[in-house]
Amino acid sequence: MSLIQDGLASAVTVGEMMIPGEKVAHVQLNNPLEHALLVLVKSGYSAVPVLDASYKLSGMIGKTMILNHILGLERFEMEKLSDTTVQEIMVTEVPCLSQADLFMDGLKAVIDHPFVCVADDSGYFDGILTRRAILKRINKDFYESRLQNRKG
Ligand code: 4BW
Repeated sequence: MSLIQDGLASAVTVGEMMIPGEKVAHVQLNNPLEHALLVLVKSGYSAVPVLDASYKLSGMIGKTMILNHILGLERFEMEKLSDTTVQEIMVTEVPCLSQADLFMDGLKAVIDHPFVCVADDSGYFDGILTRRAILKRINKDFYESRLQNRKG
């Protein structure tokens, strides 16, 4: 028995598994780093998407990026938290999927990334696909097919 059944690989879409945009913690391009750090610390996430004012995906920012940026030779240069905006240090090369992409596209994407952003053809942010969502789906499918095999 294969761990990943044909139905899961070819019929389940990224849109069905993603966390919708309204539930995703995010920051905006022109936010100062201190706001981004507040969002990251309060939400408990290591990294979150960066959106522009029209809700288009622009990049990603994480706690480590911020800490590296404010780290001087001998101390943390705390003034940089208010002097620097998110867009100055975010990464812009972020992997991105669309809602119509299939389970296997999602599985491949989360091998190297804890989460992958989901956006439409025009770049508007739809949500994120996380490793947790992929693993939960494999787990569900595994137990469902085991039950079916026992019945059949
Ligand atoms: O606040 C949390 N709630 C829950 N339920 N789980 C959490 C929380 N914070 C971390 N976790 C767990 C998850 O299993 O630790 C994993 C790693 O978190 P991360 O990366 O390093 O902050 C979490 O794994 P995941 O659910 O597969 O999520 C992968 C990554 O996706 C997270 C974070 O960067 C991002 N993420 C997940 N949910 C998000 C989110 N970013 C913004 N908003 C959300 N709702």
